[in-house]
Amino acid sequence: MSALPTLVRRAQQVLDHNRRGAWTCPSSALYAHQWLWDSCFIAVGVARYDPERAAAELRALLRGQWANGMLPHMIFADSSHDAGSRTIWRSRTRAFAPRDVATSCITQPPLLAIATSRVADALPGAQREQLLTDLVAPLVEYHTWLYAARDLGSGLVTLIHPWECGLDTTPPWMQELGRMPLPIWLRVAVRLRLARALRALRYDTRHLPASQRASDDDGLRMLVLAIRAGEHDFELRRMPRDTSVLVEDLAFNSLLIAANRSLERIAAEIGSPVGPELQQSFRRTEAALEALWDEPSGQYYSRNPASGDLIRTPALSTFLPLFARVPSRERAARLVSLLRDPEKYWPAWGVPSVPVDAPGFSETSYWKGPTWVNTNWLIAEGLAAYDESQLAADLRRRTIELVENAGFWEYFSPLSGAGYGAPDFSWTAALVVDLLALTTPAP
Ligand code: 2M8
Repeated sequence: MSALPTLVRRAQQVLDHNRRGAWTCPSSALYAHQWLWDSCFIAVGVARYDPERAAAELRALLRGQWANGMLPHMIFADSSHDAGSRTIWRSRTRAFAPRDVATSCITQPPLLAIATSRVADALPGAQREQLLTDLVAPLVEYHTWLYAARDLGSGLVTLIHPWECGLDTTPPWMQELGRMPLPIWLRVAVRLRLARALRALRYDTRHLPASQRASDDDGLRMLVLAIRAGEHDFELRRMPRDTSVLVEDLAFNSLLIAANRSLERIAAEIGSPVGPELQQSFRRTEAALEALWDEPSGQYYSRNPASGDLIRTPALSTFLPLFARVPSRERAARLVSLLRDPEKYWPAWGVPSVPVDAPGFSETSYWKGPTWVNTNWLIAEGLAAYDESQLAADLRRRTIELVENAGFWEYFSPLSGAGYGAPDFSWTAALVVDLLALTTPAP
């Protein structure tokens, strides 16, 4: 027990080290900018000990909001050595983008309403009201944009790039990306393994072993996809179906459902309820998510909106509908037994991003096998919502132990518990603070 306060102190040190004024970068070693869902996870943890800082973290995300309502997945830091990623987007040339900060032109999982609720719960009365009052309009604009720009009629939001789902190299997305028709120069590059030569231009592989990151070919395809989307101003409805990679993403839509509910509560509390049209969209998403269930395998999958086919490649996003509280008891029970299978999702250190018996599983490779603190946090919340409190507590305890033993890494081997990726990673630190608060009885 005596080790727990030390872990909280060390987590706070990591978060202080990565602090850049009002916001916190994911890792000083690798990620210099502000990321959308990172800041939401960070705020949830920081709210446990400094709710005002947590509120500022969320407010800082609004700097990047576009005039059409979109919240970009990255807001670039002014002085950064990583100029490359900013030039992919050239946000200042886009009609709706803010002029005073450079941003990416795509979004990321919409956790802001959820984080806002959690931070507000930690603030005293007047500050709580202020935060909710200030954030409700930007949140309504963001959710309205998600439906107006990205719902092609199914009730689910369609993503235009794997970076939007947050689980960047997750196999279902890499499978779809692998089918993307390539320009001739890229086909030649892939055949001749020239992509490897471009590694020198990549920021991540200058700092980390290439085996722990997106492969050279996947990295190049992701880059091509971003450039192609830019040719159509990142507008889904303008993008050609044959050369784009579009996915009704399971993780994103599950988190959206939970965020929609948070937004409805926030709006009701401050006396300006969400309008009927948006409410209707919210209800449609809840119903539409159930169409992503595959009865024979007892799992949820993402879907290709063009073909209407489920992308039946297993990944941990199958458990995120639990966070959305959508599955029936029967479906939840099937997910729980899948989760408990040590050959798949419950090795020594769960939950791996890909089942350990899947063909492409790699214990060290980014979203293709490692276990991550943020997804463990989401899955534990989902389990607790389905009265699986023992399993939730076990997952939370194992996640804390993982970090206590190895340090605040970006991700971990689910087999050995060793840490990989970026060191001193902010959401790992923040969510450990939250997990400790959830698992330690109040004095
Ligand atoms: C990773 O994604 C970025 C691109 O957005 C990257 O690979 O450089 C993902 O793990 C993503 O979920 C995360 O938000 C970001 C920063 O931690 O890193």
